[in-house]
Amino acid sequence: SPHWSYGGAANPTQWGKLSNDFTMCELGKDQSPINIKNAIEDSPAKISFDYHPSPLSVVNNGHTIQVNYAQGSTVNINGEKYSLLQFHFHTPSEHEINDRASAMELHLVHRNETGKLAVVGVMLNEGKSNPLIAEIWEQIPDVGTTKTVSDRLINVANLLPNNKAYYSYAGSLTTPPCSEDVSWNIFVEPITVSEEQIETFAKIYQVDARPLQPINSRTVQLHL
Ligand code: BO1
Ligand code: ZN
Repeated sequence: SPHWSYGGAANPTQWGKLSNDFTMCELGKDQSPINIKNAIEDSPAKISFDYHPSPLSVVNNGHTIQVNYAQGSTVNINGEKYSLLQFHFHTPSEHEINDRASAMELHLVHRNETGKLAVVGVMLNEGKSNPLIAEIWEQIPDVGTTKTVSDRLINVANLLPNNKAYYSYAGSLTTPPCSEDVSWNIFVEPITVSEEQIETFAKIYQVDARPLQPINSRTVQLHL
């Protein structure tokens, strides 16, 4: 499959031209990320997490640092159950909230039985260091490789903010093939990571964020 990147000749403005499989990146009308603004207050939080510990498996895939998660952790959104597959990071944040970007953004990627994807997003602001991020960063392998530490269990519930209020909207994968019909759910409350933790990631990936996409006819809901 063709290469894509965040800078140079295969930068995000070119993704749709790199492959017939990537046409949604150029032609899709429900693309992500977006600037989250003018959210409409909807019914209270309809999201619940059933996350369990997993062995730590860290992938440096050339686009991001990704942690593959053991089977059996789920999120329930609107009565629909999705299984957690992996989580990964972007810097700076891909989404903005009321015109504000964060230092980083965490994406928890889930899939239901019909194949629909739901991503839970957490904004990461500079502040106190996060102990679970520290454990993950300790294991970052060379680009193109995976490091699995079977005897080290992590619980991704430790990367969620206390307040579970969130925004939701219909969007896409933020990387090729930019497929749509992705359920986006982004917490209002950020978590913090230290300046040093941000720097560790930024040394590997200076920028791995797609630019903001037009909202077009979509609305964003706010679940308090
Ligand atoms: S993101 O959360 O919008 N940045 C994002 C971007 C790409 C993917 C997932 C999330 N890719 C998909 C692959 C699927 C795979 C799934 C879970 O990730 O297209 O084939 O099953 O790893
Ligand atoms: Zn992502």
